[in-house]
Amino acid sequence: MKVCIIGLGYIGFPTACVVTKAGYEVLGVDTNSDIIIKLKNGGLHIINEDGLADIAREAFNEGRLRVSDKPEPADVFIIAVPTPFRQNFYRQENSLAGNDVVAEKVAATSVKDRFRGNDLPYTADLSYVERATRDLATYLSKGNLVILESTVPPGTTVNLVQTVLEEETGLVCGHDFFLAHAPERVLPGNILHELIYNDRVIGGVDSESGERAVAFYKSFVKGDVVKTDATTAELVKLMENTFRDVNIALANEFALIAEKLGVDIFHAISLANRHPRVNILKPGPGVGGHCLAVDPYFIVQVVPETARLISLAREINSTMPYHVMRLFEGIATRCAQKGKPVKKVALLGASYKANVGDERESPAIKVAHLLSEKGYPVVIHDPYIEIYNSLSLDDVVRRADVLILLTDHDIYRAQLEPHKVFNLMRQPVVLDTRGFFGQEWDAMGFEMIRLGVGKRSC
Ligand code: SAJ
Repeated sequence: MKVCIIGLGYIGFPTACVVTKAGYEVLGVDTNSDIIIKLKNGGLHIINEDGLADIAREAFNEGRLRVSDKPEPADVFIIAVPTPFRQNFYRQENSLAGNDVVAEKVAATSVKDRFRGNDLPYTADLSYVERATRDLATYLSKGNLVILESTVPPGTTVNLVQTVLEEETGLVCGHDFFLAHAPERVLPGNILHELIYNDRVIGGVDSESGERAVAFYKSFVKGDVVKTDATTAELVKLMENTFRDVNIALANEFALIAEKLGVDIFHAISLANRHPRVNILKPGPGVGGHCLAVDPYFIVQVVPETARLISLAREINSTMPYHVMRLFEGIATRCAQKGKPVKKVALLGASYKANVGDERESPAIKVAHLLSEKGYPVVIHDPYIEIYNSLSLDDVVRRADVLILLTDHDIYRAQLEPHKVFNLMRQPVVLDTRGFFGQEWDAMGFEMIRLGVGKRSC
């Protein structure tokens, strides 16, 4: 059996390798010629995924994995292209940038007022999905199975993919060809393992399509492969990331409350999580990545007046970088009052989360922009992103007035020594946005400001 995978990003390429390993002949397709050239020359465009380089080498060497910029006839087509979002509207973010009073007013406005008509802040850009669908339609023939893995707003598989394929080919879905949505659920940083061991939800457009897609996934997935309909599968995928986003929004709201009450939110959450049915996630500078920061909007766009909690959670998380700025401005004012205005800010971490080199929707990048807009000289360090890795950690920290920890890479835990950082900085001031630094930093004499940690006099 031949499988054609369209889109060779974080999902498509590892999937191509795993499917090849399961015994299929695979063609990986991407319109980005840099990716194709790199792969053809033995390179790899995805880093920090354990085992991926080895499995890719094996697949290419055995001759069963090829890459191209065009699809070919196949038995199974998988669409794994990105679904970016269109940013339509900035009112929410801007209005929350100012102060708590404005923020509270905005929060009190009904969702209906805020998201009236086309005023949705983000909507899914389905142009890549549509283009991939049209591209493969040329090669579709009777008996083929088409699988959409890209994350999409509910209804897309039926309303867009099925419609385009039937219109373009004259073939009938469920009779001449088969179509299912099989959302990916892998965690960046652990993709290969999760591709094989996670359970999969398979949404057939009709029963036969579901059966065929389930049989295909069972040939390489070791987790359970569960059949449902396409729209349910689309919603399930979005619910998973929305659940996590709402949980983090709650943690972030608790952090803001803790600052006002003089409580350490990280300690408080660890105590609350001792309850057997409570699991609050961690607060931080915001939620990034191409999944949690985007997917909830795909629900909001189809039911804006109903998805109230979801949009409020997005609002809380997407405005956390402004809160980091407020904390920083308090520090900058104190430094200026002491006659030592801030001349250099060292930002540690640019990626959206620990131990990956991905800066899509990264709150760290947002904070960097906000600081630059206010005229503060910023030096960014990130061991996983080439453009932020040219200076050594020592050079980034040297003569800095404020160090802001934005991404909790393990490497920082290993390499940042308080006494060394203390001696290198011009002023020993640290803003910790991730509950990262222990008490030894306070003991060393740093002025420590921690997001979510309020000061109490007793
Ligand atoms: N974050 C917090 N606090 C936490 C956990 C995360 O602030 O306690 C932040 C991270 O720093 C990051 C963002 O949330 O900025 C997202 O990180 P993540 O690790 O929660 O998720 P992703 O985006 O890397 O991967 C998610 C996963 N979804 C779920 O866990 C429900 C993954 O399984 C999905 O396949 C992936 O989205 C996707 O592709 O949709």
